[in-house]
Amino acid sequence: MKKELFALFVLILLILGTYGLKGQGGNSSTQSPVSKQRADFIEITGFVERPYNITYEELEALPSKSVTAELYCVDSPNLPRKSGTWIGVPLRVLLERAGVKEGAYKIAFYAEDGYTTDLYVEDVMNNKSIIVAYELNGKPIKPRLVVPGRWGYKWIKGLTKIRLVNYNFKGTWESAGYPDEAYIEGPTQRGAS
Ligand SMILES: Nc1nc2c(c(=O)[nH]1)N[C@H]1C(S)=C(S)[C@@H](COP(=O)(O)O)O[C@H]1N2
Ligand SMILES: [Mo]
Repeated sequence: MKKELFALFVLILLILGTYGLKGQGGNSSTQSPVSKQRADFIEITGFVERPYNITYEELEALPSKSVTAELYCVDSPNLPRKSGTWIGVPLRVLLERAGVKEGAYKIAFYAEDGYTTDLYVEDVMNNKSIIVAYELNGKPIKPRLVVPGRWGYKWIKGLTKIRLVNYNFKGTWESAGYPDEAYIEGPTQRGAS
């Protein structure tokens, strides 16, 4: 009998624990605590006709493109940091959905850690290998720009915002004096398109 009472007590604690936690946070939505901690969408805004947010789920549901490319950091130009097959959505597809406005010149990219980078709108519209990747070698990753043939500082990770602007925006490394075009030259050049 004592054992049964104890088991009942444990069961009640488990039920209270499970349902008690759900009620916290002042919001009765069914979101899990994990998905509340981070923004699981990318904002596409600025010089566009129809600004929108795209969730990671929506991104992964779009027709995907696979790109095999290596990420090189200017700090160690001969050693690939990351390489393999990236899967994602061409950035230009995301921009076309928003409708690029006349006068859009550059794209400013923002990441969750405050890092920024930039690309020319024209370069992106002419290059379907520039993708917003969500998978590397079969494993999920947070959305990251894959820019084949350009230095790693263009490959922004933890992407939160894509903003089209009509001026010469420069990102973290670009504004510190690194080449804005960031083309890898010499023996390490691979995957440029
Ligand atoms: N959000 C964010 N993205 C970033 C950076 C950063 O500091 N923050 N560093 C860039 C640089 S300089 C390089 S070389 C690569 C390194 O990629 P890894 O951290 O996946 O090895 O990420 C790029 N993307
Ligand atoms: Mo880097």
